[in-house]
Amino acid sequence: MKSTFMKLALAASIAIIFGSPAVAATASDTATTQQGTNAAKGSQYGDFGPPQGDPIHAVLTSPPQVPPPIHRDKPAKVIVELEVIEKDMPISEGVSYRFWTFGGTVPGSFIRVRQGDTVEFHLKNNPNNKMPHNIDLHGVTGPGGGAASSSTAPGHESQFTFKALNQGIFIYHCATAPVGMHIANGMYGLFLVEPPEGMPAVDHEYYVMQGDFYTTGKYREKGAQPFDMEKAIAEQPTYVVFNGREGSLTGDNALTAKTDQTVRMFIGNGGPNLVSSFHIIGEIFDRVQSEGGTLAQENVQTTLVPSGGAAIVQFHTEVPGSYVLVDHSIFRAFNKGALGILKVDGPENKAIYSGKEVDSVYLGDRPNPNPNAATQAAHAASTGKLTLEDQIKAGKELFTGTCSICHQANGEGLPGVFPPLAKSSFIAADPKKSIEILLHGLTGKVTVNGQEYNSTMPPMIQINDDDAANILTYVLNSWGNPGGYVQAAEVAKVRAAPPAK
Ligand code: HEC
Ligand SMILES: [Cu+2]
Repeated sequence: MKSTFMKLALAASIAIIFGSPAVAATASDTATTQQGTNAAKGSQYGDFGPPQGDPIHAVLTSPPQVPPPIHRDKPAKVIVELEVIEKDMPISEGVSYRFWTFGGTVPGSFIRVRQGDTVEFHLKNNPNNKMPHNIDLHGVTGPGGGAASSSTAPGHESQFTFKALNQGIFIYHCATAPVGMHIANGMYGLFLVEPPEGMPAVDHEYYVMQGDFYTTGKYREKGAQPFDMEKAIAEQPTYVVFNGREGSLTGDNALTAKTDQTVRMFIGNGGPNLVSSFHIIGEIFDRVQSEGGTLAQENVQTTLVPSGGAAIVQFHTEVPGSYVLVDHSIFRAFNKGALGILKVDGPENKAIYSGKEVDSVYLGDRPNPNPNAATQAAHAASTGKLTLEDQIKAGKELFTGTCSICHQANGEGLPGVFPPLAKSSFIAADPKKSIEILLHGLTGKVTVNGQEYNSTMPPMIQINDDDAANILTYVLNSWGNPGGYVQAAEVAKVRAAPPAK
């Protein structure tokens, strides 16, 4: 009797110190009911015994693809073979970067297992590599998340085994010193541990991962760009991109879906520095497992994805069109590359949205919305074969994405607000002055074709020399303007000079 009383008294005093255990129990009971299984509770419940059946080789996929769902009701031994490859790849049009990759892509191969699986992990370091590497999987219970057992020299392979006790979406990354540098070079990916009962079926699953990159050259400065440790320490990225490069999810690479479908995206953030405010323009996430955890939040506009974290977002498509994936720290989207497209095809649904699409406005100050002709021109310029025709074609494309919002696609401007570029007396008087206007902007009274304007054109320093030269060449050769051309070198010269007062 006495000892029972003592225990009760002890329990009560613990309750006082740690808060009411009754309340805690209620909260976790709710969680259990929502998830329908004890397994949702975590690692203590994630061990379903030894692996059964023959070992399975994990299907690994490159972004934006996700391996197929598991559909298995027993724990298995799953063998994962991942190779580290150091390689040059484009980070933007005409800009190459030496990435360090898990599986040849940034982010690395997507790995999918079931809670309770025993994972036999093989990390291979390609013999042509220069660096040692290892792997820290955030879904591993054990020192270093595997890093302590996987340090691997070039031409070697390491093996370690773990049980995936916690379900969720986890990132993995290299943790070899200097850790920041290995991550900054693209060494991260996603590791999904499905709940034992599987995940609800959806029409599309996609793999999108953000990363920040630090190059010695400026944003979109052409050529091979080395890693810049100073910028990385200062946390001032040159690029912030989805899936390892600017344009990885735009144009022909856009993600796709049809109307009336459910889309699930696994959103990771490798960092190394920035936190992502992940948002899709024109969609609302019906469901978000923020921070990769089990409980879902609903009806979310923007979800925060920490550096070294991940989330699962899900939404249903109703209206056709282009939906823009961004980091809503918005300069990163429009001036550092963090922009992707989900293209939804299907019949209009006017009851839900009237159907006037405004993609061009959303992509407004992105200088390179559809880089086909601009890409060709950049290539021609790099081989010294740029023709006037290439410039005009590229310029037209770029003008549409950059200048037409104000000056209109036909160059006529808007009376009293935006001056015309068509048959412009201003341009005719001094064609090369347009370079200065484009780079430094224009403010105050100007007279164009007898009409006075007193407004402001913002400077557009984010447009690179090639693109600026092409835009202005297009303007000079359109709508009754005097013709001629502008070279990238001329733009560079004006850029280097201080703006005229
Ligand atoms: C946000 C609106 C806006 C955008 C975008 C814009 N402009 Fe302008 N632009 C103006 C305004 C306003 C003026 C007149 C400024 C003033 O009143 O001092 C102007 C003036 C000019 C002029 C000189 C006047 C004339 O009509 O000939 C040129 C040339 C010009 N812009 C070219 C461009 C080019 C090329 C682009 C794309 C790279 C561009 N602008 C993008 C608003 C814009
Ligand atoms: Cu590494």
